[in-house]
Amino acid sequence: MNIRIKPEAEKALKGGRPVVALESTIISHGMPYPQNVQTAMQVEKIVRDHGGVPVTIGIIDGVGVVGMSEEEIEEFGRRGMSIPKVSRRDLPVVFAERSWGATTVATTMILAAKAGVEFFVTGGIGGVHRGAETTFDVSADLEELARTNVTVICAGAKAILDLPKTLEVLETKGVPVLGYQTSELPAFYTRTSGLKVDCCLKDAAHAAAVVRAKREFGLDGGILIANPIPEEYSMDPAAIQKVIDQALAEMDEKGIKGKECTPFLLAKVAEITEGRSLEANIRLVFNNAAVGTEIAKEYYR
Ligand code: PSU
Ligand code: MN
Repeated sequence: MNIRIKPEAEKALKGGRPVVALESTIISHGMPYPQNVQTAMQVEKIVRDHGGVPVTIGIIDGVGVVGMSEEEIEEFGRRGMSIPKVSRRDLPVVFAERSWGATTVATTMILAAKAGVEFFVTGGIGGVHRGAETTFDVSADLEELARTNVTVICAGAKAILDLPKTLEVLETKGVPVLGYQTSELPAFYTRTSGLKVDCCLKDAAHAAAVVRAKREFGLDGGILIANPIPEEYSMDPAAIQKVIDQALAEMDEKGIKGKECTPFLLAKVAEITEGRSLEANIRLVFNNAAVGTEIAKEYYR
């Protein structure tokens, strides 16, 4: 198989110890250099500090790498958007051409599952884009959550997306959407969205029990755990909404479509907020890494 698992992770998996997957599109397309690399390294450290083994996943020379080295993460960060963003449909071409690819939530889930990694921490997932009723732009992340057995810990989804429609699709596809100590879906930069999740998880043990119940019953598919950004780093809802509206308007003006949408919007929001959104983004990923590793630890206890 076109997969390389770092030996430390392979050992941990055999010993039933928690391994936590991390994605590479957030590095190459989600944040600017050098904050992207600093964040990726710090997230790995947080996973370790909580007793897990981190595996940052990406595709290098046509090989799905589950656990990139520090040098490889650095290269993903430096090359940034010049590395193609790879979704499920792109995998065969990238493997055949032996090229590099940044893995999205969808492809990180695929490679994690192949390697036997059951937990995956990120910032935000893709979802149903606003205007999807005409563009049909629905992230492949949702389809992947429907079919692949990985639990994804995120901070909800950004309001660049249509959040009610995103929840509807997740419901149709049978994906449990759980709030970590909240009964509302967090909206990435903010802790609330006004939308209810399926269950409010009390703690990591509660989360692990739900994951175990799904697996023991043999229900295939992912689980989404939404962990709100810490209060002290959350942004003003009205202000961020204005920024998002401006970014969306610019995207339309420029005629940006398809897989370019999400990276464009992330960069635009960071630019308009003069980096404040980037700081929030970094902090929420740190928080997810801590919570996600605790959940994985409970699961393997
Ligand atoms: N949302 C974020 N940050 C990100 C992404 C989404 O807040 O970095 C990235 C993830 O890799 C996600 C991808 O899987 O964008 C979704 O892209 P698309 O909307 O084209 O499916
Ligand atoms: Mn899309």
